[in-house]
Amino acid sequence: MCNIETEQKKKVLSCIQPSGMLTLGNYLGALKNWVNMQDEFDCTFAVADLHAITVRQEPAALRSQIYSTYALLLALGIDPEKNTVFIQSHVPFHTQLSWLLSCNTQFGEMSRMTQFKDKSAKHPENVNVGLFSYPVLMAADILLYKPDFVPVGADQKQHLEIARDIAVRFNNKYGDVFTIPEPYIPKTGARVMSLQDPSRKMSKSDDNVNSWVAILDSKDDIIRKFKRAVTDSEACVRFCEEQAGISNLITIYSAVTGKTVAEVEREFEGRGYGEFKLAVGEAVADTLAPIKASYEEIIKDKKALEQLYKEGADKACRQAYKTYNKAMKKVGFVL
Ligand code: AQP
Repeated sequence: MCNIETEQKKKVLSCIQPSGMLTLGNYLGALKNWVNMQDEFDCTFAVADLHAITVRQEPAALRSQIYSTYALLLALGIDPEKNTVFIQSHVPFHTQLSWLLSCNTQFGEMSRMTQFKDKSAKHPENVNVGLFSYPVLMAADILLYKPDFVPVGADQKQHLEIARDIAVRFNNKYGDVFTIPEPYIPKTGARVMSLQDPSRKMSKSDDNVNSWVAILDSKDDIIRKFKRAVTDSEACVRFCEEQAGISNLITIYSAVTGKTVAEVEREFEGRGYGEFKLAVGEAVADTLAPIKASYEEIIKDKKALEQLYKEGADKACRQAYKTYNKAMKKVGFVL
């Protein structure tokens, strides 16, 4: 008889870039699910610092963002004992495997990536080769750990597909090395839009600080940002495509309170935008307050943090080395 307790858990891999202060969008769209996934899956979580420099980063700010992103993962309740939690640049096999994969990836397929087109349009002064080949490094991030699933939002779907294509091609050419990962669509997860331009997603690298709410923002800042959020002309709290601003706020309120959209609409029937915006700000601040409190405790102890990320890197290195070594052998390198 099959005992579910002794069955091996499926593997999941997920990464986040320390390219700014993590936002409410990162939390509701991804990180909240990471916390839930750790019971069901064998999880590998990485702070993808190498990816962050595809866009210019000020060195001191990057360093502090890497620390704070790692600490925030712990503050959210991600358990470094149960999972592998590490900083990408501490595991050299990511860039090394990326080279093997680059030589098995066509220029044409990279040129089709929409995120490259978007980001190069956003930063025309810095259209670097790293930005272009970012999906190959991401393929290496994934394939090294042989995950069964990779959670993806709509914006990363194309990159996971290319990782799968590269893996299939490599396996066909050299023999079985990589597991082909499946996309994992979490049961819950909201797409949060910018508070200043609800046609765009909330992004931590957006220059307009009023467009995003950081997980670590103060209560006053959170409420101020929601008060300033762009809304629509109908002046009623109703979810619909034409009212992108208010619909975004409804999505956020619903995600943090657990109420359905219909319940939110009923609760605010006949009440104005001002009252609703304040309620959203307060509900978000209340949700984020315990995370912020826990973060402040964790970040104080740099020594303990350092020990954890070093242990995480050791664990990750042991897994990554096996895959990398096998890939190198299959390609014909002398080891
Ligand atoms: N606005 C969002 N709504 C829902 N989910 C979001 N994610 C990001 N923004 C939203 C999800 O967060 C995870 C980690 O993202 P990332 O940091 O690796 O890169 P990203 O998607 O490019 O996030 P940002 O905030 O927009 O970063 P920048 O500004 O540096 O490009 C992913 O699962 C993502 O879907």
